[in-house]
Amino acid sequence: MSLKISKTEFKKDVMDNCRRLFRKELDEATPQEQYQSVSYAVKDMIVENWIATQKQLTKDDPKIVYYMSMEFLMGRALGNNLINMTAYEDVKEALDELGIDLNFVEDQEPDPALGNGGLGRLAACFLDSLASLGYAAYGCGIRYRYGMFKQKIENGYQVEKPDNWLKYGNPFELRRPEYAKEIRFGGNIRVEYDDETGKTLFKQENYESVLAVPYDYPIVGYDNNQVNTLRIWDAEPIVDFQLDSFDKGDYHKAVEQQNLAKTIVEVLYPNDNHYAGKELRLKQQYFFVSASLQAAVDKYMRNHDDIRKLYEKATFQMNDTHPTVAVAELMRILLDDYQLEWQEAWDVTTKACAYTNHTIMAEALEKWPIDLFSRLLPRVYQIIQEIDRRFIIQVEEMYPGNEDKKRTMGILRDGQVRMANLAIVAGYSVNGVARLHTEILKKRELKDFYEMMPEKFNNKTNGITQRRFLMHGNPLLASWVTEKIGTKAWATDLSLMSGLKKYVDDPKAQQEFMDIKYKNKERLAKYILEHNGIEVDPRSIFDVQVKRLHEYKRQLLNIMHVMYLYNKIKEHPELSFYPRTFIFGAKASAGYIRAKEIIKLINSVADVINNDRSINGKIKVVFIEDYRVSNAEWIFAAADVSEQISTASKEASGTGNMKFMLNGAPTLGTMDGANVEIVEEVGSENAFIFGMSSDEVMNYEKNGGYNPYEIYNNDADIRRVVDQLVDGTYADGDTERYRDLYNSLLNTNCSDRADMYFILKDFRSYAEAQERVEAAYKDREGWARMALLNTACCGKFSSDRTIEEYAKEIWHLHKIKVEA
Ligand code: 26Q
Repeated sequence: MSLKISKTEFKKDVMDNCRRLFRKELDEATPQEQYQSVSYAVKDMIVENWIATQKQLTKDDPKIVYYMSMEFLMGRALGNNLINMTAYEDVKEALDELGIDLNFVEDQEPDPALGNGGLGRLAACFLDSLASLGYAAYGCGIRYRYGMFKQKIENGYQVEKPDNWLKYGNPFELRRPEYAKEIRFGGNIRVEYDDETGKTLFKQENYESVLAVPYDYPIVGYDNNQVNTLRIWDAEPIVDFQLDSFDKGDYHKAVEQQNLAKTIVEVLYPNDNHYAGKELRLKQQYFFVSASLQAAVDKYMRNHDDIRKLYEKATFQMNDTHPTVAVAELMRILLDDYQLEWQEAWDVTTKACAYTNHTIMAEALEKWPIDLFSRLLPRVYQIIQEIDRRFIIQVEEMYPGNEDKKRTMGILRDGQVRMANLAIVAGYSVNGVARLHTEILKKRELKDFYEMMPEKFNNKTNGITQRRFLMHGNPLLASWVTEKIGTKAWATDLSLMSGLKKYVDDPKAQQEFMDIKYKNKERLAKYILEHNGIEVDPRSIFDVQVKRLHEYKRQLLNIMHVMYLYNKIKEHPELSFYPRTFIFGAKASAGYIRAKEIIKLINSVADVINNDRSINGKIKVVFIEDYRVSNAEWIFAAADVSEQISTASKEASGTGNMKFMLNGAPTLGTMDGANVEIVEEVGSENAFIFGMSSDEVMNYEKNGGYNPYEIYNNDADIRRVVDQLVDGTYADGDTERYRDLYNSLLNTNCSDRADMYFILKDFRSYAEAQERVEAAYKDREGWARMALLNTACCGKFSSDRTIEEYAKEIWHLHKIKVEA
């Protein structure tokens, strides 16, 4: 498409916007005002295609996928929209002529952070791919008033600050009050018999309700004129708070509705891979699910007449169990609003809903207390009871007398509603997010379900969008790739990266590739100096672990290995050691105490090591504050080593691993999640693999764990590092600060096994892998070859490939073509 209008017109647009919105000339405007003026001009260009896409949809009437997710971790829109409009360079030039730097303008945009980590970012990559591939899709979610908190590091500790991302308004959003929907909570169900129709009616009464009001965000496809929609819902009171309701005795009701509306969308829960059974969270889930389904059904009925065929035109993909109440809500709409018979409604629902599993960890599984659930969603709960009753009959038919099967597969058990079981029973597809993960689901976690309904189970290995994570995040490498393979088509076909393979032994290409890496390291070093006040040497190895902080991801293993290296250098200053910069970035859920202790430990180790002049800067440790999508783009581009060191079997897939690979950083990791497939693509000689296999881990777990004291007692280096947690070395003499971390490694307590995540068990193997990294890096050509091969072999990990698989194998979608 490139710039739809002339540069002159675009510039005029920007200047007009500034006058209209802020009563200022562009050069008098604040950076934020400049950003807004530019963004509105960009939105004007997008709107043309947005309308054209809607017209095309009405004309073609294709099947639509509704991607239902509590999280969309979109990251900044301006730069990405320009990339996908192929207008980035034109706009950059136009702004240059106005004396404005596009990068500076981009930097004024708050990161829309309506997600925690992997699952939310995956949803964002999927929307990008859906639009770019020509599929009709809506993202459905919540317009949280506050997104993921901003992280400050104060005295080494994480401090959470509210993320007021809507403070200055959002130029790209569009409020759609005409599509508002009422959402009801609580009350009771009155059963009525309708004499005329002979039907039983279920009437909810004494309920509280809120109005769900949608905001639409454009999702620009890459160079194809298509603009899809992310629709996120805000809550408003149904009746405005009026003083005269006081007289009518409605005062309390008015206040309550006001409060309910405000609290429901107030904030994103900052838990990642951890279930918290909070009533408000369930309200959020039902709120956006009900609104999205009502909107989808209304849209369908506007140009079709038979609700029984809804599944031919709509499919609902549930991003984990978070939106799983959708299956019961869809049943409710079909039964109560459209008067379908149970079997008819069930037929539609089970052909329209599909479920993606993102974790096998017990603490992340959603199980709602029945009393809470039935109080909040009385009608939906009745429907789940009936789904469960019928399912149990089916289990009994298939496995007569087998109580175990009912116990493991039942939906309502032990006073809980088990959302995963509901999703599996009511969905037509159940998928894992990497091959290993799906196999573990089939063989272990969901074994009984797999045996009963094998046809539902399938794998869809995750992917990432190369538009954001190469084209936008690493423009130097992006241009170089285009030049080398002679086409820009990798933007929509990442398998073309294999065209780089013929250069892996070419010294000139190797040099160019490493020069680009170096420039990106300089860019990051500058960022680190500005934001952390730490000077790092771009010639050192940039060894990076950026991801949410979680024990299973084992940031603790990484930092303890740094402590081990530091001991070694202090003891043997004469040994050769290639300088390393260990870079961390991670947010810990606000209530996850142990995760926060690990952040403090990383910062304490950084303090000690960075200020020890005796080691001549051989090691630097940097904790990057407020790791988020915008700085992630720079971090991936600058990484030499990609730390993917989760306890095998725990990381369902990982997607950061793919972003590093794309940017030419070999993986240092366990055989977990998608690492397995990365190694398969690039070859094990081009990765650094260590640690126990998932089978070994799961076998230990089955047998109650292992005894870390055997390692502690027999390995003096490890013992020393463990002891340093409680001898005050990294705590200004305070021996208690890291006592809990120490105990977690050595001692069994009431709920946890000792060293649950096998940190000591894998330590030696990790340290050896790290030695292989150092040796490999010292061989300049060898390293360049390996790094280049990682980029060359990343084709599989485009979210375009993932989405094509979903579209063909689960959703059965057809493409549309939007004319300019
Ligand atoms: C659940 C209940 C209550 C509150 C919060 C939650 C909650 C929120 C977020 C539970 C889980 C999450 C996020 C999970 C997640 O991000 N999983 C990751 O998904 C990625 C995409 O598939 C995978 O690559 C990662 O391996 C997986 O950890």
